[in-house]
Amino acid sequence: MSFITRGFKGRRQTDGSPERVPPGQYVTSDFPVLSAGPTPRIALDQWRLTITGRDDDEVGWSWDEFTSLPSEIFTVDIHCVTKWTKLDSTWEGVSLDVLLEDFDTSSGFASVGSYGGYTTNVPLRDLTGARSWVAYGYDGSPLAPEHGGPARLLVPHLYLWKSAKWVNSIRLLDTDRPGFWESFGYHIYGDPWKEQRYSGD
Ligand SMILES: Nc1nc2c(c(=O)[nH]1)N[C@H]1C(S)=C(S)[C@@H](COP(=O)(O)O)O[C@H]1N2
Ligand SMILES: [Mo]
Repeated sequence: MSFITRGFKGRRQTDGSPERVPPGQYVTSDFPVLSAGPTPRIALDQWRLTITGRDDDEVGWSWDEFTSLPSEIFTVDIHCVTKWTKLDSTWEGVSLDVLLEDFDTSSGFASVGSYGGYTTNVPLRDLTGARSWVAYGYDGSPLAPEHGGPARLLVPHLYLWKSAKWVNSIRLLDTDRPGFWESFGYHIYGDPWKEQRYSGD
């Protein structure tokens, strides 16, 4: 193998899939842990997921109820704003199309909240259309606490800070409400293909 070939391969780090790697990202086979605080431990018999609509109408699931909903096993690429991309990560979870079935999602936003206090915001149209899940399995096993177990949001087409770990609430809103990182200057939307890392990008 020539020097040029090795150097070229080393710089790109795209595993032969450059069209799947957004600008400014590199591919890793690791699964780094990024958390703004300690990992909350939630007993499954205490766990709850609640969705609140714009008229304060509410639906909620216990762990048993949630894990009885139809789930999907899906494989997606995930992109962290700290520049790592992980290709082909396989999860099990419930589609937001199922969870939001009783709500009007034709417009508006969601404010997503987690055990531990983390929040993030996502347009409702990005949560629907088979593009996001509340995941409780990773790679054939229960989702590990440091990666958001018992369950986390997964919105793989946006930067990973939108994928709230330890999710427990989704509130539907007419106007966008910046979450934790969005209030500290991260982009309000966070499209990795447009490199929307920080507000102003
Ligand atoms: N509740 C909560 N969710 C969170 C975070 C967090 O600090 N708390 N960090 C976010 C960020 S910035 C990233 S990059 C991903 C990291 O997920 P991972 O630790 O499973 O790689 O989780 C996101 N979801
Ligand atoms: Mo992140």
